[in-house]
Amino acid sequence: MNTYNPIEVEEKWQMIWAEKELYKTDLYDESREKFYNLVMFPYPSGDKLHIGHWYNFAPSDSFGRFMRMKGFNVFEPQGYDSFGLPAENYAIKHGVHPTKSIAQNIEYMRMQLRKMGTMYDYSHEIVTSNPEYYKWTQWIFLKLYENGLAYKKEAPVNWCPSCQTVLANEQVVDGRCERCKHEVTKKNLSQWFFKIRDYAEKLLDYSGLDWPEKTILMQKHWIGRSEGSEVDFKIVDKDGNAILVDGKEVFVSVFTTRADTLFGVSYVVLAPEHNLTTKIASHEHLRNVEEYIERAKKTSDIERSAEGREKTGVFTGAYALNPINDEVVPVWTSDYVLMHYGTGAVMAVPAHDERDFEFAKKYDLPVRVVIKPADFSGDNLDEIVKDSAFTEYGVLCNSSAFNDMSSSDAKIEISRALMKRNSGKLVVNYKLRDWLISRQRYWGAPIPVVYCDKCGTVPVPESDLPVLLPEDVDFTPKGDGKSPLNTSSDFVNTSCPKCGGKAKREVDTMDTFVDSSWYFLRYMSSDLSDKPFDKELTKKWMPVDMYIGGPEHACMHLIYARFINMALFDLGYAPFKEPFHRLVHQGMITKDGAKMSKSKGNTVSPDEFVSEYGSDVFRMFLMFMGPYTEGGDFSDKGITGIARFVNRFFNFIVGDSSEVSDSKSLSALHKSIKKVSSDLENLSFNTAIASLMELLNVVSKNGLSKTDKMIMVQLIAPFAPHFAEEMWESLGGEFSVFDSKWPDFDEGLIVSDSVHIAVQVNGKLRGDIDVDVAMGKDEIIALAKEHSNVKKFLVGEIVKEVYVPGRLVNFVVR
Ligand code: ANZ
Ligand code: ZN
Ligand code: ZN
Repeated sequence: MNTYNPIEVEEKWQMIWAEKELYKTDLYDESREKFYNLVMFPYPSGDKLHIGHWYNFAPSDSFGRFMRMKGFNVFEPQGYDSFGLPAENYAIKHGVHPTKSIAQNIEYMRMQLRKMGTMYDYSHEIVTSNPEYYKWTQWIFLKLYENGLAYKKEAPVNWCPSCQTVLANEQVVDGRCERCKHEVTKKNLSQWFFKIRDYAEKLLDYSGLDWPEKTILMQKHWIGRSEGSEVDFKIVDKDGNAILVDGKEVFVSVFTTRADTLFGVSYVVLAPEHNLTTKIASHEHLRNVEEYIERAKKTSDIERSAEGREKTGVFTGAYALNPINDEVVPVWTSDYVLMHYGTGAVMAVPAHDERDFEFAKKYDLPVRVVIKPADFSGDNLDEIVKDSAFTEYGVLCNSSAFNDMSSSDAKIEISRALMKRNSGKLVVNYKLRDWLISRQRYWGAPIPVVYCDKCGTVPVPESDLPVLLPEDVDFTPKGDGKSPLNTSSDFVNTSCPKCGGKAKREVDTMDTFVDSSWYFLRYMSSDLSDKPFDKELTKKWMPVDMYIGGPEHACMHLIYARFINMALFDLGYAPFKEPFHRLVHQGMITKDGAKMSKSKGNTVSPDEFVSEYGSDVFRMFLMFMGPYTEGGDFSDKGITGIARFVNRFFNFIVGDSSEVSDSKSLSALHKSIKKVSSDLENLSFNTAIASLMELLNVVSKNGLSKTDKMIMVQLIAPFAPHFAEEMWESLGGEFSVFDSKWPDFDEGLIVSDSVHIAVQVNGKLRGDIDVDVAMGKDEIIALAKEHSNVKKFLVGEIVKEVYVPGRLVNFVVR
């Protein structure tokens, strides 16, 4: 009995692979088709590589190895997303400078990755917090700025009082900070934005992408395209006379998706923050209005739009003129209208909108039915809105010339009528807001801009990049909401690139999502110092052919990366519009059915398992746990099962003395080649491994020639790379198994798996069954007994059971 020693073997091959530079990709190779195999690079915060990373990286590597053996020139790079809050918070907590803690953590993760035995081409490693990298992140900022895609404006932002930082909308979950769970408040700050909204329509085009349907749906929902109309209401007094603001007539524009309900408007609502709210408020209502605005400031958008929340609001004292029928309706302000959507104002139709209905009931405003169900035959229209609004499409009523028109026609016709009067138009709205990229934090790429008294905002010239992040800065948050860089006078005080006069640097740094929105373009050119990426190389290697990473990135990273890539494409820098051709999200690994988390104390450290069983067994175990995109539950028992399988496999390959492959073995082998190949294409690792297990069962009974054993080793190679390399060597294979060609199967050798078995009782034929060739005697006899006709004759005691393999079963009863 030979025992396989994974620890020794894995070290041996890791050294040989490194020495021979087996995984260094010739990026200029024209003889093979390229395959860019990418994973979402890790944050080197304090966490080291955990199970989630393993589950992302190792199966992805198995896929990459398979593609390599299939003859592709596979490029598999890896790097570190090292700027950002996790690293900064870790550094604050442990009192070490991020540069230092990051370097330590990266060192540790590199060691972990080496032990994983992936085929990363480390000569193209990138670290986003290195100046050689962030110089080009800053360059991208400049390109966007030059082309009007980056701008600064005063904006209320999500503020986490605990992290002392601004958060993107995506980082606010249920009104709380995604990182520390503290309640998020609003703060007005001057901020930098990227105009991702200009790309909303382009981002909605997924043609040609092989992406999970669900991710596409989530992005579409996030982008939130909505077709509707804008309708202009003139602001008037109770009698319909115009109210003048700064001597001029004013109009409130509302966004509606239901122009068909225009005759049912009973009031207009402005968001508290709307610039007209205080301007049009009448003298006697102004105080009330101002108080209400103050209160609204303390509430988050998420709370404000929560369903079922008690509606509040105040009357402004002003009125609005409905442009379709000149009706005068009151203007209110309420926080259920959000400032950042549409126009920040709505026409309220209580009969047909749930929120307006609740509001109207509470404040005793009229509810007028203007849409009825197509099959409504009653006389009393109020029945339609007895308990709630009627929000569906229907047929118009109470709408003068538009009566009896369908909702969908009326939406267009009413908008047309408004257009003729110059008081409305058809518009498209998006929920997607511009991307707020400035952070009042230390650990990020400085925004390359200076402020000069004379010249205003001046971008740092490309030749002065990178704007280095100074190291001697106290990076603990000061609580004033200002970036820690503000305390470094050496950094802040500079000269204006335009006039040479005194100027101050921007002290905000960029959101880490900017760093990770272009790293895939950099890998090929990681050594270039005069360009972000080489045009020819990028053209050859982009788009990424396979991108694997967590589903939690469906909306942030994966939208930002598409946007930056598209913008660079439009500006002539990137070669393709879309960066990621095929996208797969790995599932989640649970422990005893629960999500692993530090706070629950149910995390599993991969390192322990790797040092006990080796990386190959550990990764195979992870892949065997369940369908890759669904994940599975972690148990120690499963891993010993895989370890036993590996040992049996090893014993068969190096210990079995048979020299020929019998037909059963050949059939099983070719069936397995077929199955493993198609399963690997589909990332169906668990079923591929199962088929290797079946194969081992058959061949260990029936023998296999040495050449066919080599095929078996090739089949397991993507899953257990060190293990396979070792067996390949002992069979006399030429280094490396990963340079060998993936085996083809011969359909002709695959014989049907089932055999026909006759079932007799006392020598008389009573039925027949089809059984799997791999089935043993006991199973077959059990199946035979279950046969309905056979059962009838099995009366009395069975004294003898005869099984003639592959032919028949005979029961002797008395
Ligand atoms: C009148 C109306 C009548 C509406 C009716 C609906 C039903 P989506 O589909 O999400 O785009 N709305 C517009 N801007 C808003 C804002 N800033 N804050 C809160 N609500 C706003 O929703 C569009 C609808 O949401 C609009 O159509 C408007 O209400 C409301 F029977 O206008 B509707
Ligand atoms: Zn926080
Ligand atoms: Zn100047």
